[in-house]
Amino acid sequence: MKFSRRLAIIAALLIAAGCSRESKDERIVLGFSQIGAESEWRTANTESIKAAAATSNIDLRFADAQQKQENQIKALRSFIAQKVDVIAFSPVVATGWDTVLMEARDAGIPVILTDRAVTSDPSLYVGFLGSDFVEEGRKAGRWVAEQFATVAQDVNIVELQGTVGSAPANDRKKGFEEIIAANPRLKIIRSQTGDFTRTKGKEAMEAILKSESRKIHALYAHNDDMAIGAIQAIEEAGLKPGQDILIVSIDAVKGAFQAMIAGKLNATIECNPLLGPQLMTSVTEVVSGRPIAKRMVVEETMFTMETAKQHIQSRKY
Ligand code: GYE
Repeated sequence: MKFSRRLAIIAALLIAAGCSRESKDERIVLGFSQIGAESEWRTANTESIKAAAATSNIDLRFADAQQKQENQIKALRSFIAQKVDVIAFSPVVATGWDTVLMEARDAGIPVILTDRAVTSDPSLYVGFLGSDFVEEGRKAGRWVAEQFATVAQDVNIVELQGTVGSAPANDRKKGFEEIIAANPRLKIIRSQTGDFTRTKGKEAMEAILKSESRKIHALYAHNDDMAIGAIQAIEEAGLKPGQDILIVSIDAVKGAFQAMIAGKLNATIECNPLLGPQLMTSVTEVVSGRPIAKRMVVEETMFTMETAKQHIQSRKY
């Protein structure tokens, strides 16, 4: 009796071990190439992807490209060599992906774009999950247009652009320009890249403040980090950010809420980085042979200085 019970336990353990090994083998292997860690947004995005993979049946191979396209291409080639089940990536710039995407296609590995789009033929990827950056730019444009609706003179706007050639920089510029074009008094007098980082945002704003003799009425930054860097430059130049220069940016990360509560940033347009759960669902669908939507858009809103305090506690990033 005792002996047979022991046998039963050993058998059960062996089965359990076999099962767990089997289920490990069955995990979906996802190769993900991240852009880098250039902003608060990116950090929240990476955490979301890692956390969602850990709670799904997904073995995540994660590579950080340090904001360089060549590193991303290398990472994608390495995922192809490893024969991963699915590749996902957030392309640092929009162009230059055709060759490596064709290599993935020829290897039979489906590719999902997250966050940023590419200009390649859509047949080279199964789906794209990300925000509508043109609409975000329009929201920022509408906000600026409203602030200066009753002002009779020219409104001088400085724009800090994101990474040159990236989908969010191209589209946020386009959406903003589309809206302000309706009012000829709204003028972008200077536009420079700050590469989506605080340091470069600050440097770019410093250079503009030094060389610009016209009064700057508004600053539009393509992300919060560059706005936060620019706020420092504006203060160091002896001006009051949020008052002397009205500032609107995009992302709605914690740092932006803090700046709004401090009265230094006027508004931020939300760009949701928590793409992990939806990405893992899409990966699972693709592996199961079910179709996913070619374009999956993330729902977003905007926040202002007036309402920042009431929202900051409930923010997840
Ligand atoms: O706005 C910025 C980040 O691609 C939407 O990249 C993303 C952008 C985000 O570095 O902060």
